[in-house]
Amino acid sequence: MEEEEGPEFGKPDFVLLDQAALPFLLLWLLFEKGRIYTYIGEVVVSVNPYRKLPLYGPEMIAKYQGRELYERPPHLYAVADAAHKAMKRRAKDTCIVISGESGAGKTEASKHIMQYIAAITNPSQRAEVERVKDVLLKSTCVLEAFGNAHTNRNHNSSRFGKYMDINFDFKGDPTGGHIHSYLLEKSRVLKQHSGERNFHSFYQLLRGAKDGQLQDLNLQRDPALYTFTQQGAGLSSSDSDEANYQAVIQAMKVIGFSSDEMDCVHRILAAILHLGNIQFVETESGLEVAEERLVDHVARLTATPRDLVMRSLLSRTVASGGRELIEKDHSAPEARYARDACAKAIYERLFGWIVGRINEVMEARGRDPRRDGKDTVIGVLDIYGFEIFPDNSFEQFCINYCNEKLQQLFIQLILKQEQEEYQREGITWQNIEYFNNSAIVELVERPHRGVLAILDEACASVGTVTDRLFLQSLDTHHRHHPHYTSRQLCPTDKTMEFGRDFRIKHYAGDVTAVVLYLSNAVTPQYTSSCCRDPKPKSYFVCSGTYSTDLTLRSMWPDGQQDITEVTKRPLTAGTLFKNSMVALVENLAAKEPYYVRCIKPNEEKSPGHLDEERCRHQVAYLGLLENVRVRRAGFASRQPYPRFLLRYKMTCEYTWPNHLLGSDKSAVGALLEQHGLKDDVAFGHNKLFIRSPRTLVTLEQSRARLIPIIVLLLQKAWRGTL
Ligand code: AD9
Ligand code: MG
Repeated sequence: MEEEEGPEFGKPDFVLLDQAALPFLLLWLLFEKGRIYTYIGEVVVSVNPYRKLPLYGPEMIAKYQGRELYERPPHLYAVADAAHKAMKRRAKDTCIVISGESGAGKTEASKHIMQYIAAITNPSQRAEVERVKDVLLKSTCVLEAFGNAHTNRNHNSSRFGKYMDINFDFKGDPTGGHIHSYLLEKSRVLKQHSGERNFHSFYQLLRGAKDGQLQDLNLQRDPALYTFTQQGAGLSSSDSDEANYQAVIQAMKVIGFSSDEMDCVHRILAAILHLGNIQFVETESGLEVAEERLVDHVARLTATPRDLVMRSLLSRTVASGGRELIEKDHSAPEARYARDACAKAIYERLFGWIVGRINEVMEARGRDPRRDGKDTVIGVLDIYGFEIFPDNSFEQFCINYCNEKLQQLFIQLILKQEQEEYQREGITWQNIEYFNNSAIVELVERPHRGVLAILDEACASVGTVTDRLFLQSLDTHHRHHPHYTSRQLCPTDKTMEFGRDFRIKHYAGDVTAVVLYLSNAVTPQYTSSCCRDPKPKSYFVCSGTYSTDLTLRSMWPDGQQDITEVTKRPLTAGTLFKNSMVALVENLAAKEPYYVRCIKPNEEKSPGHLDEERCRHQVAYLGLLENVRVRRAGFASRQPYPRFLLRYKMTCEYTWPNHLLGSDKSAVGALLEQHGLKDDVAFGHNKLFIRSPRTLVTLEQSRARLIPIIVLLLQKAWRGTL
């Protein structure tokens, strides 16, 4: 990459983007220069280049370290530095919110940010801080193995939302951290779309484990032999699985997982694979397992009594009135359901346990109890973007609700921050119009009437309330809601099915009419088990609770729950998710936010193609147009007076080499007067606000013209020939 010094005004990095210009601008950025980052105010917009660019590494990090945001070309490093600087200088918690659709580059961005923070901290090489940094960096590798999968959109797609808090001491060095994970897509354990894979962890084990270890686990190497790993035909032999298996083991060791714990993890993965292969046959004496040796494997690997595994597949315990418990035989579909519910639940527990173990390690020694409450935090949020598929399930419903919540926060904070800065600086500000998506958020989360509340009611009465009744209830409550519809309400719309589908029209700004992307149907098979919190204890008593393996048991800290309690009214998955979203948003709102908005240039993962329509669409739903509007109504740039003078004083006779005008503010006034630019600015108490980037271009050009002359004069003075 060419050497770049100082800001490059007039180049797209600093141009306020607008709807018409953006795709071409991105084109220019991508193809001409390999520049994938740009700014709208302080928001970084990033376009996935789908190729390796020389934008990262120690040299680049050195260029950004300690610099102000606009001193260097736009980069994730600049935002990471700004968040770190703000946190350190003002002892303020900050957060970096990374959003964008699947494959847009969020996880890669979060890794670059973490690497930057790790690189610029702990100059004195304190051992404990180094340990924390190692855990922070290695945790990504482990979480990706268990939480990411090859999908049609992204070969390393995160199938969970991740928010990581990094704690810093007063020196600005990391002392610990905490990871929150959100809504793992556990249905993937059972089923993958054509061309997709299960979570990486399964293939890594099959490809990477030594022969002896596989034998111990009763496994064979070929993923095609297991129902749960065979559906993404052709993808099961990814070369990287073997290498990644070793990398994950290494990372787990660095983090502090014991070898017993790692063995347990592998046994659980193997048990899930065996579970997936269990089939049921109806015989005269009732339902039986087709291959009993698979049950033996599951029992041995989970250290659970065999008859318990068998019983929990073939029957379940239910409370019949009062506290009386009865054993009820499963039909074949019920047994398959029990098997699948168990596989999902075990994997989810495993994932949660891994996150929990990493947190323990980061918290146990990382935080100095004497400094408790005095640590400051940088939060990094890498969460799934809007997901709209032809067939959308409960998971998409939650993910899209999450995006609406974050969008709401984005708009509020961007406006709030601007307004606060103008107020602080004494600048007059006129409120601007922006799309308020709170109607959609309300539609989902409103108490008693929102979709989630109605869903909760329906879940509480499974058996009496069917999908159709649930849908009727939604229709009754939201008949006139502008963002809700169903086939019943809109009989001519054949993209929805009668009595099955409803549609939430998501936030898409001005382009809703053009692109149907965000107004797709969400299929509500919610009244079945998928929306309940996965507590299939009555189905699979062997999971954890009855195991003699301590690690496995620790994954079920809630122990054996009274079956009569379970049938009482557990919180549904929807409510749990809503609660976690409310907490997340509160957490983010209390911090100073920095935003990275990632754009995916094309569907083909191609480095050479930019799909204009797709980009326009993402620009719209990421709220970048609102962002531009706010910035346009306000100011493109703001700089403290001393910094402004330092850069431009050479362009004015009253300020070069030093001014005698009383204050820096007056000196800046004189400089702008001489350039005829005074009408384009506002004078705050401490900062100059510049409305148009053109003003900066003029000043930069003027400065660029003078630099060679000044250099020449200095050389002459040095040689004494002046
Ligand atoms: V998902 O919602 O988890 O499915 P992400 O996280 O938005 O998605 P990810 O960061 O995984 O996408 O990026 C997808 C792929 O794009 C990566 O595996 C890289 O191959 C590629 N990518 C992303 N960012 C960069 C980059 N800055 N430079 C080069 C990149 N390649
Ligand atoms: Mg990701």
